[in-house]
Amino acid sequence: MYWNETIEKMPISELKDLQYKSLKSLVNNLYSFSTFYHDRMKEMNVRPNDIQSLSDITKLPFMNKSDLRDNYPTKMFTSPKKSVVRYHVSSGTTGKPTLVGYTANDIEFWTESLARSLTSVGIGDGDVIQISYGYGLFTGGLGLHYGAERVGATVLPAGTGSTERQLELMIDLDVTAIACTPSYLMHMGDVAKAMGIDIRKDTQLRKAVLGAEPWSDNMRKYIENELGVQAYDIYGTSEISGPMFSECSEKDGIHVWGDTAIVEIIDPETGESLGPGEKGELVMTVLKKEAMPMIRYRIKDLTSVMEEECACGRTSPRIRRIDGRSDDMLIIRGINVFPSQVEHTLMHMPEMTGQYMIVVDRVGALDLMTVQVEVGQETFSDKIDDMLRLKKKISSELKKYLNIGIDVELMSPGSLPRFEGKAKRVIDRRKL
Ligand code: DLL
Repeated sequence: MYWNETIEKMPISELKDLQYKSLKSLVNNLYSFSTFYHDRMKEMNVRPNDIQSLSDITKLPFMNKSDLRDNYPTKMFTSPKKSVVRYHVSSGTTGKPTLVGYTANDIEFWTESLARSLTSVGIGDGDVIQISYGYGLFTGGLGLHYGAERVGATVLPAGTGSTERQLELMIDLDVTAIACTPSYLMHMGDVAKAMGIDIRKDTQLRKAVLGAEPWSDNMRKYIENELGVQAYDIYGTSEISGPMFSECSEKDGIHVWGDTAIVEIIDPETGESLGPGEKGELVMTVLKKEAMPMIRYRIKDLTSVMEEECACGRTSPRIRRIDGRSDDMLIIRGINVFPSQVEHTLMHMPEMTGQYMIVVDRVGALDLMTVQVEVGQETFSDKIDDMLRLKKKISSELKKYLNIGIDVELMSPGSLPRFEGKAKRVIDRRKL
């Protein structure tokens, strides 16, 4: 089943032609109407007329998360404020978050993209889908909600947390599909077991669209065997709208709809383009966004591109499962965390020495992040109450900036390792 057969099965040469035309008009518009993009193109000495073929995309400048942060909140927007109908917010690398804006057409194109994805894994009319991604500033909940409604499914906007209640609703409402992070589904499996529920037998759950964090084929096997669901990978990032692209029923790569985005893979060190099958950093140009278009956005996820047609008949390029990042971003329970955010927060607290260590582990199915913080000599004391108060203060500061509960462990002065070269401040003990 296809949602938009004409586009999804468009011959590759026609699709490339369409991409070229969209790119050309995007570049023309941005050069003429966006000060930000005009200046960036001028810096690179590139003009709209230099784009004479799809491969000329490499002449255009790259965008980075830092561009969004430096132009916070709306300097990169290209639509008048009153035509922006929605904001979402994601984490930036230091204190400043990343703001993304959408016009009504942007929401429409995002929804269409997800309608194609959900249809491609066989979710549609007749399904009851539990959306257990966060609703609110995160793009997962509302994005999938709109997509699922579009394909005619009945939506249960469960959000995150209250797992026991979610399981009861899953049973009572005959939920057939779920959208959440892979680790949350595994956690649900553990909680179900503890409640005496066998997801295979006691629920109608048969499909899961899982993403927002890295996972592996081993995790897929585990989920499918333990819970009796078919598990599909769904991918996206706030800067390109949110969740957008997924595997189809073949489970052989994530389809990136060619009319909506151009995919490139580059060498993270040199920025040089890499060919199909070569692993490198993912770069996306989003062709249809109005409020906040994106040219050559360096997502920093590592993957490779498959250009050949999929066995499902869809012709769009596919990317392989994300296999790490070229920067230090951590994803904890679906939430992006940069070590620099932790550092930024701690540096504003005079009681610390500036030495810290982030330890990430998986307890049961859930990620647990602990920040070990070294306390300064003058502050360190054996009065338990004082230390507890300090710990609470650090926790709440970290929560304020990172939007996630983090365990804090206070360390005595001088106890954390010092580094002569590049500091190693993250120990990630999770196994995927
Ligand atoms: O995580 C959007 C999303 C929501 C995707 C729901 C899928 C489902 P951000 O919070 O901006 O957006 O985080 C984007 O998360 O660059 C990847 O590093 C990681 N990520 C997202 N999906 C996957 C996936 C949403 N399927 C960042 N596999 C991305 C591995 C993923 N990593």
